[in-house]
Amino acid sequence: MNNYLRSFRTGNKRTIARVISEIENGNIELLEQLYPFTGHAYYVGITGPPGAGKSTLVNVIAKHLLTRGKRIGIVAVDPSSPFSGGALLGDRIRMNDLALNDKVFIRSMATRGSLGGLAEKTKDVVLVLDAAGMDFIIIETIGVGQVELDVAQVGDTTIVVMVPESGDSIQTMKAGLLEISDIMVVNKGDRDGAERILTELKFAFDLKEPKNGWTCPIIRTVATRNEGIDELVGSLLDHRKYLQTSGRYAEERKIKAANYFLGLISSNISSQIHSRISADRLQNYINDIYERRINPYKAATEIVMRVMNTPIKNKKDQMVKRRGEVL
Ligand SMILES: Nc1nc2c(ncn2[C@@H]2O[C@H](COP(=O)(O)OP(=O)(O)O)[C@@H](O)[C@H]2O)c(=O)[nH]1
Ligand SMILES: [Mg+2]
Repeated sequence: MNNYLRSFRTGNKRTIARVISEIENGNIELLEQLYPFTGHAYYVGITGPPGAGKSTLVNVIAKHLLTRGKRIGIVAVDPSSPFSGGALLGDRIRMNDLALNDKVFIRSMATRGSLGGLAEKTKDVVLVLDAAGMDFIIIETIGVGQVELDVAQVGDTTIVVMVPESGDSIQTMKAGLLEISDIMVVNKGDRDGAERILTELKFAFDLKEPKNGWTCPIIRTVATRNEGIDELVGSLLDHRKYLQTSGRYAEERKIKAANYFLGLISSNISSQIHSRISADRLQNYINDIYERRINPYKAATEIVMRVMNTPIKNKKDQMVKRRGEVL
């Protein structure tokens, strides 16, 4: 192991940041090198509408875990998150406090108005933090839209955060958040209506079958006052224990590994094809399809077969660069 990797593995924050940007710039070899070191961190997804208090909760959960001597990675996929400096001064100071801790690494994902590839990029960052030896990796995301739901499900444990504001519980049920939640939190428990939403949620969960023997707890918190956090972290650790003792942990991890792998195959094939067919050629196909000279099914198969019949080269392989397009 070279010095660079050693400093990375011992949690040097500057090195971790450098590794992340290398990988974001397409350094696949580095990701390949790090992969054997992954698989030890526990992933926690925390999701819910903007303003529900997710970042505040992440902050207090992280502080609690720190008292247990854990190393924590935080990935915020919410552009309005205080981690990215989008919040009130008070919030930023609280977060900075955490960011300065040697055992905490915080990363905000820039969504830049587009969600394309965000789920993949987030997974890469999570893998890097895993390889860097984090015990827990907390991923914050708003649970709206397919990409966010994908990101939310990176977690071994998914925490869904609700607030007493009107209509939220109904929205949640519609958005399918009830289905993905392992732990339900009603934050802003100091606000009016907290009791009502707790009752509604309890009722909704009573109607549901327990998910493989795990009953989703519903926990009331006031993140700003650190209330309910012991119970929340307790449930998190209980859920982890349940997954591990029931064998679900290995099962779920295997399913995730399979999905990740199959996703990589698809995106690899797709980029092989796109890198080896010229824009003109593609345009000709499109014209032919539009004019009904060829059908799209035949055209797609034709392209895939032609690319597959030429030796497959890695994207980073110089051969491809020299040879260029093959069609
Ligand atoms: N009254 C009250 N305010 C809270 C609570 N938790 C968070 N907040 C405030 O709600 C606002 C949004 O919190 P934030 O953590 O940024 O929410 P996020 O968008 O879900 O990450 C901030 O001003 C927090 O201080 C709470 O339990 N009670
Ligand atoms: Mg936030």
